[in-house]
Amino acid sequence: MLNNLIAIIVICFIVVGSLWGIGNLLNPEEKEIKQADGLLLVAENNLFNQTNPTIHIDKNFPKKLTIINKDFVKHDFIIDDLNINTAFIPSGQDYTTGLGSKTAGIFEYYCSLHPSTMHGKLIIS
Ligand SMILES: [Cu+2]
Repeated sequence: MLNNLIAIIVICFIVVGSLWGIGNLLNPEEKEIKQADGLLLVAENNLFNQTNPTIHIDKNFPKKLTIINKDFVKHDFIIDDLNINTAFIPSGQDYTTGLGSKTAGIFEYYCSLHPSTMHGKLIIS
């Protein structure tokens, strides 16, 4: 009887341990795919990602872009030539849009409320 109980406990540990291991194996892959899949711009201190980075995109691989507004004021994200306009994103909100073009080129992105500090380049090649 005691042996059965010990066997059941051991089996439980093995099953839980296996599931834990499988979960750990699967999760990092998912995170990597998400990062490779999309781009993230954080609007903070009237800047995009603190440095207004130049964004590079392959013209055959459009990307998902998420803009998160961590400022207390509203921002937007506009690329005139690609007809991208997120409209105003309130404080604490985010907006996801597609980013891509079949035509290669250099495009300017900016926030219409703070165009002097919030602007950068998108290079599609
Ligand atoms: Cu702004």
